[in-house]
Amino acid sequence: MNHPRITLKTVAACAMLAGTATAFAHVTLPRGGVTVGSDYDAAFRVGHACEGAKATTGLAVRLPKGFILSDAQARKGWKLDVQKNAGDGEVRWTADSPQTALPANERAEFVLRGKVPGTPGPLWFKVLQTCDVGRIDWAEVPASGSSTAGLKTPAARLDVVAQGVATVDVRDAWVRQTVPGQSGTGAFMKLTAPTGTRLVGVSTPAAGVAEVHEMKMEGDTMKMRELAGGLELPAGQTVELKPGGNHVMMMDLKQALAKGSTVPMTLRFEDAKGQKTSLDLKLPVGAPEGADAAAPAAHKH
Ligand SMILES: [Cu+2]
Repeated sequence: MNHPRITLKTVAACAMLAGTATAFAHVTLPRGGVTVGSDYDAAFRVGHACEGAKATTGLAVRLPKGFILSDAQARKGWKLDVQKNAGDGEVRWTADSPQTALPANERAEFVLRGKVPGTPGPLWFKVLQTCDVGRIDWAEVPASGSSTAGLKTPAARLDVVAQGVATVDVRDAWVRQTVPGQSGTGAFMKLTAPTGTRLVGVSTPAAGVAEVHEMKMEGDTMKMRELAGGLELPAGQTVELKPGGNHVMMMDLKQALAKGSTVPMTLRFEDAKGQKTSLDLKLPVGAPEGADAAAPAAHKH
């Protein structure tokens, strides 16, 4: 799978994007970040049992420094142990019997709650997964930065972001390259919001106007127009902006966008409570491998 090709201005936001491409196979937290100092339900997803094992029989989460545990969710048929030490607490679930263990082919979430620190940055939860045969310690933390790419058994990462920074996870973002004289182009990406929100605005110094567009059939012609009220991002669902579908429209381009260059872009979000946040991105120009780079049939307004 592709490593997300995107870089961000802020370290916190950057952390949110960095490689969890093989997330399904690990013990992970859902996509997206959390605002400094807020309460967080950490739902650890167990994607599979240890290699060669039939079931997961135990899960122990070491709490990172600065995370203040409030409680953990009990599981039927499992024993729950909570150690609330300052700085190195642990939450442990243990299956009562082989019958209540988690079968290798089933996924499950183990949930604990707590308050995240008041300073932005990645939080690493190290998780020991015990199976009927063997164990895996998901405890690797990158030496620098927050990308887990290349780590075999990465710890589960949670990105704590500054007030005002969106907690939305953005992946595989790119801008279609243009030729000199071309006035408009599209930008595409995958957005996952941990809590329901809307993409209400886009701006970029590369274009005079940037809008979120939808494609709609009018009679037998496909037309595009600005999405009134913004783009809905339901909690936990990945919404894709792609060629031929919803997209970011960039108009009145200041200059031709060559493959290999980057375009700064700011996304603005607003949640149901009217809370406004934003995210600063740098989008690569040129379709990533595997993306559907075919031009929409009628990219005209
Ligand atoms: Cu458009």
